[in-house]
Amino acid sequence: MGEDGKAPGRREVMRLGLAATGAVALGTQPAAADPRNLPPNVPPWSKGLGVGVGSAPYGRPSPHEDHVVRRTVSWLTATPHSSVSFTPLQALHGTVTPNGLVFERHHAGYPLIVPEDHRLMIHGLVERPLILTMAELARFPSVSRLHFIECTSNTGMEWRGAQMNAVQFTHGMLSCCEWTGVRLATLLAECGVRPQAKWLLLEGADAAGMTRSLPIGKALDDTIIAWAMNGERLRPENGYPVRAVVPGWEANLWVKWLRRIELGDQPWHSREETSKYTDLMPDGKARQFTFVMEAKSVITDPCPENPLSEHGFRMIGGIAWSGNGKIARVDVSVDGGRNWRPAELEQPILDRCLTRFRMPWRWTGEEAVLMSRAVDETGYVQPSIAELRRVRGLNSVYHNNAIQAWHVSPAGKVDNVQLG
Ligand SMILES: Nc1nc2c(c(=O)[nH]1)N[C@H]1C(S)=C(S)[C@@H](COP(=O)(O)O)O[C@H]1N2
Ligand SMILES: [Mo]
Repeated sequence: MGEDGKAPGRREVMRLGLAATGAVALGTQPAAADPRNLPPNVPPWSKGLGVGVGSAPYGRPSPHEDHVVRRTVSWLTATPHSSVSFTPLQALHGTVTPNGLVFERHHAGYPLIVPEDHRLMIHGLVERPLILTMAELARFPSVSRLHFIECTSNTGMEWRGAQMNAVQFTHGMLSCCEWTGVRLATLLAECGVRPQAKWLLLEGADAAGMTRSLPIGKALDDTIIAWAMNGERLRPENGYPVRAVVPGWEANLWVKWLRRIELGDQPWHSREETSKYTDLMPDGKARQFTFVMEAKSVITDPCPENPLSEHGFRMIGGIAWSGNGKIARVDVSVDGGRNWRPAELEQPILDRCLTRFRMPWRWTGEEAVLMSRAVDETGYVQPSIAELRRVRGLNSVYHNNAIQAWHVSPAGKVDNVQLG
């Protein structure tokens, strides 16, 4: 941000370079190598027995990777119970987020549920209300699907200007997992949906008792009542023993610790769909039920945590995703959006999943502004922040899918900026 608090314009950035936006040192520069361990010497770990099997019944990352962790922003929330931790996108590979790094967002902390004592109740406009144990739930035919999960407020701190100088904090309310559970349509067939039923209420068993209204079409289409992620039971913080998975839609609907589904003929207008998770427009009216997370992308290398240390060849890499289907194209610019080139997309490109893109670049120490722009299979193009603000104004928090710009200084420092 400029000294007056406004994001610097493009010319200002190019001419002056950029004042630090309160950089947080999150990248780790590798320590210098110990020459005694380098060829032709033999390092100590090659000279004796290693650690025996079974020493860690549940495996852990190498201690040398202990900087790859979820992080919180201390000033963002008043308590750790209604708060968020962010996924370290700058340090991840491929498209699946490891379970210990999936971002967390709770409104009242996470409950430590005893699975034998948890029930899922389905009632309201159904022929046969059901109360299921977790063992009964697991007897239904299951499906496994890879999908991203993105908090409605991901990138929400950036509406009024560049604020968080780290991709972990600008975009880290985003993860991608393989979710296993029963299709909600299967459970609803078991209950018998009455013809008047148009909406479902999903309710959590946390102290927030979080509730959201879900249209019946989405419930019958692809919503999953999931008990596992990435091959193991859900972690307590991500909804153990059971949560909703609502592919492509805002994560607030992915109710965790799910205990009750009620079928009704209209939405409930709960707190989370009136006072929160609505989009306040410039005319003072609020848009409600803006469920879909639209196409978005971000460069994760380079980024503020991954600065440039050497001139020469460098692969620009990042991730793209869309709540409306598959990613069709990602364009990359190294000059602040004047010129764009299509990036290479990594296969497989899956429906409502993270897709990796990359573009070769030769950096010779010039000032640069890196941007990526996703296009999805519906033809929707990720907007610039200026385009988004023209429609949505400055009051929004949610659904910020604007193009992210990273300014590269001649020294290779990378900073969050917004142009013009
Ligand atoms: N019961 C319950 N479900 C909840 C929440 C909550 O506070 N309580 N938070 C919601 C929000 S706002 C988000 S972004 C996602 C976060 O899921 P995660 O913690 O698994 O990443 O859970 C959603 N489901
Ligand atoms: Mo959220």
